Amino acid sequence: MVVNMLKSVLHIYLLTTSVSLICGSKPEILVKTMDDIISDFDYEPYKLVGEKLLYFGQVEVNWFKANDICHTMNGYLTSIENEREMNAITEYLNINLPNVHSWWVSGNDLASEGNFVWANTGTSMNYSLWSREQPDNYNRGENCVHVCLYDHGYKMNDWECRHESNFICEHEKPIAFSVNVLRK
Ligand SMILES: [Ca+2]
Ligand SMILES: [Ca+2]
Repeated sequence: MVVNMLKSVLHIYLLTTSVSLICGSKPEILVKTMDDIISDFDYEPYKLVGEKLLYFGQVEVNWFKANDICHTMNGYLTSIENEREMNAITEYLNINLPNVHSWWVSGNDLASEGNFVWANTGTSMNYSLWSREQPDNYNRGENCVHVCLYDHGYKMNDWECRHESNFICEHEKPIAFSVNVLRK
């Protein structure tokens, strides 16, 4: 009787050990971060700036032409939808392009004076960082938004769309996603 009980206990022990060896250690779930993923792809000449893929077009063209150029590059003029995005752009410009002071973005009030929207999303400019006394629709003819370097950093200004400026494109591909990878 006792021998049979000991056999049973030993059997259970061996069975448990075998299962443990077969399974090995627990599979590990790896969550790749945004930076990991983006670095795997080739989006040249776009750069990952903050959480967006941006291209800084260094040729002076009017707002419409800038939009056209972005479209030929699988993108559109960028929106700047929060302080974090504005700071990322400012930091990039300060470090990489400190001598270029004016950049078209997609903000405009072409459809309705004073109601600024982002052309690429169609949404209202809920975030903005206007320069002092802007937007002023100067001469009743300023309907496009550029980011311009003023004394105290980059700010937004409404400007005549036909004026020429450098521009910032945003890649059309949405990048706000994550991938789970199962690794042994
Ligand atoms: Ca206007
Ligand atoms: Ca203005």
